[in-house]
Amino acid sequence: MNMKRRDFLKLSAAGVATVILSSKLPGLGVLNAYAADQTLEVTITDALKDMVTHNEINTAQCYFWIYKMKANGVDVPPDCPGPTILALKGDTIQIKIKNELDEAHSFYIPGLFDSGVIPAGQTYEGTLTASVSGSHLYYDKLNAPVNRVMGLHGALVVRPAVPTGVGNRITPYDNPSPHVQKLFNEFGSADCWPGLAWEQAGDDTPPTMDENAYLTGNSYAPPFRTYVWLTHQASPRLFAEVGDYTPGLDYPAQEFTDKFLRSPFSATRQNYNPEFFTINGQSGFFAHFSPSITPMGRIGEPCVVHILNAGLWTHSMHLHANHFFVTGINGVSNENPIWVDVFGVYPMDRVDYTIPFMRPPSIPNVGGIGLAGTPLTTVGGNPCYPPVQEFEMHLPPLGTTAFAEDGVTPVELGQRMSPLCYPMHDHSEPSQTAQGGNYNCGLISGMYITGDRNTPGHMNFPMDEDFNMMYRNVRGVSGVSGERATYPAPGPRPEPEE
Ligand SMILES: [Cu+2]
Repeated sequence: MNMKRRDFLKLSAAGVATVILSSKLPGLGVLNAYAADQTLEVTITDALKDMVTHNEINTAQCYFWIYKMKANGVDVPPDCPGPTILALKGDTIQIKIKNELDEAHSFYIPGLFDSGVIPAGQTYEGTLTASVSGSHLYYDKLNAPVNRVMGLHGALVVRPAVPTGVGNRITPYDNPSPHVQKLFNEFGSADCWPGLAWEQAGDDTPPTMDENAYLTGNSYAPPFRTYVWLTHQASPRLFAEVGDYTPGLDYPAQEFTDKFLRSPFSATRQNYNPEFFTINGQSGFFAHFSPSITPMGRIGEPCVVHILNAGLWTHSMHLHANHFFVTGINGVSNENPIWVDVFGVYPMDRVDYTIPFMRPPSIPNVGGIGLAGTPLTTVGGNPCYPPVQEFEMHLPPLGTTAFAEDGVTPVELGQRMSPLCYPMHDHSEPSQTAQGGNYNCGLISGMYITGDRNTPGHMNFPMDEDFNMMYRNVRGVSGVSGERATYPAPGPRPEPEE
């Protein structure tokens, strides 16, 4: 039971916000306007959130406890999970936490920060120093795992301020393994990743970024090459029961865990299994079409996805189109960053997928399938990957129309097939325990591959406005706003080159 139970926040947020609490990191599409002094005001409160869909006809709601935040005086849209916080190593954040619920809560980041017990109605003040690079889960560690799973969690990403040595490129880690360092050094130079290195910004990004900053040891990997997938599972029935529990008392943790993980199947849905499976608080369509969840990038320009599991079920995020390198597991840079298409993420795990956005070895070049180091074959004078011959393909064909509601106005049905969004989904499906679940409304995302930065004409992918907007939002592209890029129609298939 909570003080705010009767007037809690009603959430219909479009997605978890990212807060950049750093004086030096440029923003996602905007220059960071924040001052050197970073402040974070946190309110521990509760909320009722629309799940799966975000419109008035939707009745699926779930009760959460949330960290509501104000960053440098600016209100951050409240959601479960709390906002993703980006900082540069060494940044300090003055933090003030008010507990508005009626039992004790806390704010904890293993190895970085511990508010200790904050009694009901009390306020804590302290300083958070971003002293360890990588991804971190912030959460309420009291009455574990109840308070965390009820929604009191979020992600903090700290980026190293300098590379580990002269000639080394920046990685997400303070102490990258030799293999991980080698991988990040090769990004942006080897044949299979012809674009920019992970730390490089390019001319799509704010002018404060220096493409070759790593040479001078003054590099800040641009935030748009970083994604966070914070996974969680929600049980509306159990969470409501916790919210209505005896005021001032903690809901028994063992009972919570038993109900959450081991309720028997019920065709009438009268059990406590989680029914919603989320990435950054989003499911299904909303996860898949969120520019902050579904990576989009040019050929050979890697991104790092920090996956954190705040819940109690295991996930195995499986990506099509590209294998990814598992470069970090629970704060440790992987000794040998294996190249896989699926990897387990257990409760409380922090696993980093580094997606290379590379041409798969099975795509032919003039040296034959799988042979790197020789030019790609071309189709109509265009490089053959990404598959440009599909750029102008529409299904059904352009000109296929139906009538609008008025029965008169023709509506074009042809949909452009590119850029292809390759799927990402969860291979270990807890949704199968949840009354059969709703597979397509779970942990799904994808990956868009667009053109090669170095190939003339290949930069200008013929993006529809929504893709264009998505790209700009994520990448901070300047100078092309509202401009629909063009691409020459593919010509006849050429003779094979010698
Ligand atoms: Cu699949």
